[in-house]
Parts: sequence; structure tokens; C-alpha cells
Amino acid sequence: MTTSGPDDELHREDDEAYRARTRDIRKRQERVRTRRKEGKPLPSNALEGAVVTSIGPYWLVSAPQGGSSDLYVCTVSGTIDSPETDTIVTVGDAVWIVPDGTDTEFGHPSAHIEKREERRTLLSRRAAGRAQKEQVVVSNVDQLAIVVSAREPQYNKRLIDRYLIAADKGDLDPLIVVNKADLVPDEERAELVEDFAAYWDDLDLPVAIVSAETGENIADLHALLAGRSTLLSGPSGVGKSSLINALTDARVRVGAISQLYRKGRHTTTAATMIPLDGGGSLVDSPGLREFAVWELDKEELPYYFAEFEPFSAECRFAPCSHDHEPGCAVKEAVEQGKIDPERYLSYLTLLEQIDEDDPRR
Ligand SMILES: Nc1nc2c(ncn2[C@@H]2O[C@H](COP(=O)(O)OP(=O)(O)O)[C@@H](O)[C@H]2O)c(=O)[nH]1
Ligand SMILES: [Mg+2]
Ligand SMILES: [Zn+2]
Repeated sequence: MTTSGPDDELHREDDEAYRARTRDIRKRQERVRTRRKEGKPLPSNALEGAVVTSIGPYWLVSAPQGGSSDLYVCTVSGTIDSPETDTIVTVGDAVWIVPDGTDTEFGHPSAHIEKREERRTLLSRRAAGRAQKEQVVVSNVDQLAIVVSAREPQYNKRLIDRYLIAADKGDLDPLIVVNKADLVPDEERAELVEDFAAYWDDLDLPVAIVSAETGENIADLHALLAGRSTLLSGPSGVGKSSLINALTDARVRVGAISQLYRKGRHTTTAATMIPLDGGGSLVDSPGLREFAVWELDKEELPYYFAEFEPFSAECRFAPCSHDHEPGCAVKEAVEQGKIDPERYLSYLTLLEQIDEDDPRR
């Protein structure tokens, strides 16, 4: 018996429509990212550099081609020539700076950031507070390591899934790092690995179960990071800084930048880029107490759950929110164990939050 017929035609059309919609979303994001103002010409002494970290109100920019100094302590004004966004400068940005000929309390020359290049990748979140604002945490890194811990505190999959969406939106390659494996008794190890099966199996994501404390699987993690730039992000207390200590050369780590903090009276709340031995770099970031995805709408949400796609074409309704609709093939796949129920729960939770956040309600 064959199942082809008018029904199949319909499904193919749904599929088409779905793909077209996700294509539109992609294109829109592309447009937002590449939107630029017409630039004014830069002065001839302008240098190209990268933002390394912030020091109080200043940005530390590395511009090795400058000759006299590699590092510049920079100011930025709201009138910077940059693509539109709420975050005009962040760690990782490629910028053009103009030295002003004076020195700073940090022992490095002073400069002004004049221009920012468009961001190749970015991790954005909704800024803390009531205002609907985008905060770009870090730009231009290759990968996002979503760092959680097996225990103390135990990982939260809703958070992991929000990070995965943000990585997708910002063109970052995600990987999951589960630290503090040493706190898991031997008899619960298999269960821990199994709990991440949906990520490595269904989504093909690297998952490293490690311990910064004992060094377990740190070499494997190093292999995943080598030669690439990676932002480590996750809740505070999961061991991001400990992992960076385990992965990098102490002499480099406590070098130039931390000395700057001691000289100045400022502390940083921004991310910091650290070279990784064997090539590549790591970006440590302060723990984010909240991580809400910036700009998410109901129609685009299913797109970020790639494992729904083979089933969603079979839903009776199109579009289907995969929530209350009868004949929902995604829901059915969850019931049959073909889609991870935890991932589906993340989806429903986000769907509900989008509704709550909708100002039209
Ligand atoms: N048992 C255990 N504790 C760890 C491990 N890694 C970090 N910690 C501890 O967890 C706490 C937070 O670590 P930290 O690196 O500051 O976390 P961060 O806030 O994510 O940077 C510290 O007390 C660390 O000693 C680990 O692999 N196993
Ligand atoms: Mg830390
Ligand atoms: Zn459905």
C-alpha cells in the first residue's frame, strides 16, 4: 500500500512554507547584522585593533601594528560609526582607534574608538532590567562553550536550550561543557552521560563531561577548543574560571591585563580574552544571572529546535505551534520517544514566555 496522494502534496507544501519562513528569518537577521551607516573617512593615523576587555569606563584595545604600544586605553562616544545596536562596543569587536598623543594612569597610551566593523558572530541576550534592550556579550568568537556543572549547582536544561538558540542566532558553533564530574558518584555516571544523549545524538553537539578539579577529560576539551576562539558562558559558580586555569598558561593569564587592574582602581565586569596554548583563545565572562534570548518570536521558535523539523511537516495544521493543536506530529514524536521530552519542555516554556512578554497582550 502506498501513502502518496493529495495528503503528501499538502505535506510537501507545508514543508516548503516552513523552509521559506525560516529562510526569511535568516535573511532578516542577516539584514539587521549588516545594516551600516555611511562611514566618514578615518584620519591617516587610525589603527585597526580588537577590543580585549573593559577597565571601568574604558575599553582596552590591542592594536599590535601601532609600533610604540600594543595596548591602548580607549574611550568611545555615542557618535561612533557603527552598525545600529544598543551595544556600540563590546569585547571581541574589530575597531579603528585614533591615538590622542597622551598617556593614561595604566601606562598605555590613550585613544578614541572611531569606528567598529560589523560583527562576524555575536552572543546577544536581553539586557537585565525592564527595558527591551539588546546586550552583546561578546563578538567575533568562533564557538560558544555552554558551561554548566553536574552538581553544585546542578545544570538547568532550560538554560542550555536558551543558550543554544542564542548561538544559532549569533552564528556561533556551540558545545556543552559539564564540569564538576568529580562530584558524581561512579554509579551515577552512566545516567549523567545518558542525560545529555539528546545533545550529542539528536543534535550532533560536542558534549564534554569534565572536572577542572581532577583534570578529568580536560585534554579532550582542549582538543575541542584548540585553534579556535571560544567564549565560555554559563551561570556563576560552575567553574568557568577554574576551567580556564586548567586549560591555559598561568604566566600568560596573570600577565598584562590583570596588572592593569592592580594599577588602576577599576574592576571589570566585561569578558576577557586569554590566549590558549597551542593556538586559539578563550574568553572568560562573568556569570550571567539571567540569560534571556534577544528577540524571539513564536513563528521562528520551532526553527531553533532542528530535531522537530522532520516531524513538523506532518502536523495537521500549518502553521502549528506544536502545543495544543490536534494532530500535532511533533507532540506525537515526543510521546513515542523520538523527540527528547526535555527539549520539548524547553520549547513549550519558551513559547509561554513569548506570550507573556508580548506587549500586545
Ligand atoms: N568539585 C569541583 N569543584 C569545582 C570544579 N571546578 C570549579 N570548582 C569550584 O567551584 C567554585 C566556582 O568556580 P569558578 O571557577 O570560580 O566558577 P565560575 O564562577 O564559573 O568562574 C570554586 O569554589 C571552585 O573551586 C570541579 O571540577 N570540581
Ligand atoms: Mg569566574
Ligand atoms: Zn505540530
